[in-house]
Amino acid sequence: MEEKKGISKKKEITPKDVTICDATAQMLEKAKRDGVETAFDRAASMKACPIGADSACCKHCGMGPCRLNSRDPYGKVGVCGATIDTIMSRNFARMVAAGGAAHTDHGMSMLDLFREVVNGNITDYKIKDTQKLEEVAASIGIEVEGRETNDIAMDLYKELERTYTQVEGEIPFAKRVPEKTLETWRKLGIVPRGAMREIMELMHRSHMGVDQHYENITKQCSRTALADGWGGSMVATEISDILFGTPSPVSIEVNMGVLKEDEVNIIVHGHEPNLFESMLVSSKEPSLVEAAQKAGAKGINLVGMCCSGAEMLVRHGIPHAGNFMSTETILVTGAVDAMTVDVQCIKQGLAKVAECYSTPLITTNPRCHIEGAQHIEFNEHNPTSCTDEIVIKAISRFKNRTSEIEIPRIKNIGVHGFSHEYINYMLGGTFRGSYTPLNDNIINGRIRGVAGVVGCTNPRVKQDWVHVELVKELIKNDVLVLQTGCSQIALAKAGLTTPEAAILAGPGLHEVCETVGMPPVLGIGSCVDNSRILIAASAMVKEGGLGHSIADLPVAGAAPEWMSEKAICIGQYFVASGVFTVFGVTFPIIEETKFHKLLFEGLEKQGLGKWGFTADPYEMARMMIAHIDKKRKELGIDKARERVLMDMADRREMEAKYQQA
Ligand code: SF4
Ligand code: MSK
Repeated sequence: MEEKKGISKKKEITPKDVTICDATAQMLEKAKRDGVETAFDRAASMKACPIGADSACCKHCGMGPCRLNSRDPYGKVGVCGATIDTIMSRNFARMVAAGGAAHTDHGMSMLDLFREVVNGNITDYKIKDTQKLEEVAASIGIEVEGRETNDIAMDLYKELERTYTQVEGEIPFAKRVPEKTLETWRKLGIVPRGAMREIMELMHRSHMGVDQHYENITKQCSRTALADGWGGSMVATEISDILFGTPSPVSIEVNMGVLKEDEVNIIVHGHEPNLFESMLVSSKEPSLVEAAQKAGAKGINLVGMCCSGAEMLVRHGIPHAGNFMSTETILVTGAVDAMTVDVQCIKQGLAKVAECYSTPLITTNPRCHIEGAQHIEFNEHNPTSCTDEIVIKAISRFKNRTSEIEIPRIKNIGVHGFSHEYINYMLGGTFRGSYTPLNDNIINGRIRGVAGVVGCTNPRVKQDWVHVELVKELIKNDVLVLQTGCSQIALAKAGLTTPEAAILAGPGLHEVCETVGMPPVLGIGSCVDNSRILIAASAMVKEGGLGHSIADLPVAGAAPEWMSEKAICIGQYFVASGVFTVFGVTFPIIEETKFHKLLFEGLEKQGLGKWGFTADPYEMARMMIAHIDKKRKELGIDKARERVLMDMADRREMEAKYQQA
């Protein structure tokens, strides 16, 4: 293969230094031999702009761009007079708006599909989970008793449309928020209206010469982010469950070893499950399977990556080949016969790598075209016309394979698919599903607290390392971990999402995992499925015994290797919901400024959660555990845990007392 194209001054990377994923490292070695460049190379050669990294520059108008000094943030102001706090909060606001727009637009697509299914205009998809339909409808006050499924579904559609469009009043899922949390939001004026309105207002306010008080901008950041977490993302999750099925635990294979040299390998990467569901139909279509066999393949091997993969692994047990930072390197195997993508987290760099290995890279969504990729538009009214064509292209590439093939022989097993509903049944039993056992185990101290560890991978840090070290530290300290997105794939590759991983947990969590037969790390879905964590937190509050608002719970969140604006929006909605949320890699504002103080301390004083930052996984775990312990103390359950850690006799005595109480 000819010489590397792209960046001129290149720094050589050492694969083992940039990732702990052995398969990715093996492919980075091959990429070097093949003269192919990936984001790992570009990150090494692209020095991050320090002013940009601190959000200390503003280009919101033609009088600028204005660059303030990160070392002396109050030393000067922009041409218009904007201070560092205004500039940083406006930049932060636009990240929240963009991230929220991505999730809510994804949710809107799911809702559009749902409407067309209910109207009978789309027949290739159906309502799969009627129980979930009724539960979701009932949760927002829609009558379900004795009614036809279609009538309930139409009412649900009309109600959920307000999540986006309503100009006044509270979004429908505000009804799911614990009363005290909702009261705090009402007091602060941050209960979201429709997402379209909130995002529009945030963009307006962050325009030159509009909102120039960081505290007021932050309020609208919270309101917009909540319109995502309790709005757009929650709609995406709930409607996807209704249409495609609510996940329950399934054992899956992860890592690049899921590719098969003697089969037609097709990767689906992106976020929206409708494309993948149709790919599944096309990959099983007898005439296409026969065509693949005629081309000399044993079959068609459909594989997921990133969050599309996360959706499909929990619903269908489809193998998952890797997370965000492995999407280019998997093409280096030479074994991928087509990669098809829809929206979000799709690196433009894929086009060049795909070209190097003659792999068709196919965009399918009208929102996402990539120069150098082929575009075959996906339309839910006739979905298989697109996905059949993709399969045909993949078969043709298989027949004409010219690239040297090297598939890392690495495969791991993970058990994923712990939806909120399943956690309910798993802990409480099918006929008495409840969060009581979880709350009880937190109160008695076997489980110290619950952490959500989520988010991306990022070439600015060693791939997967921060996720894995953080989670190991948390479970060792009896913290139950819930995971979404690319983070859970890092942990699956490290073997921590199986029940056997309970051996690495502290004594209390170990005991619970063994009794229930669950892993100490629960993979619950894609990045929009962070809404499942909000619902679980809400259920914990409503169950009783752990305070009255989400901010009272002994829980914490982290995105140790985040990279996207969506992650910032997720962080802000967790913080606004009451959760202490720690980010790694970098945090896009300057320390010791008023805006920083507000995010990292002030919001908590208002009854919300707060942000934290450290790039070090052990420090991150320490911060999260310290917060959990602080909450345990405030709840008066810290003593129980000390006794749990003393001995079994004490523990039994304490439980007996607890049961009598
Ligand atoms: Fe500079 Fe103010 Fe214009 Fe921003 S809005 S570019 S700070 S003049
Ligand atoms: S795909 S947002 S890299 S989790 Fe959802 Fe992964 Fe982060 Fe994208």
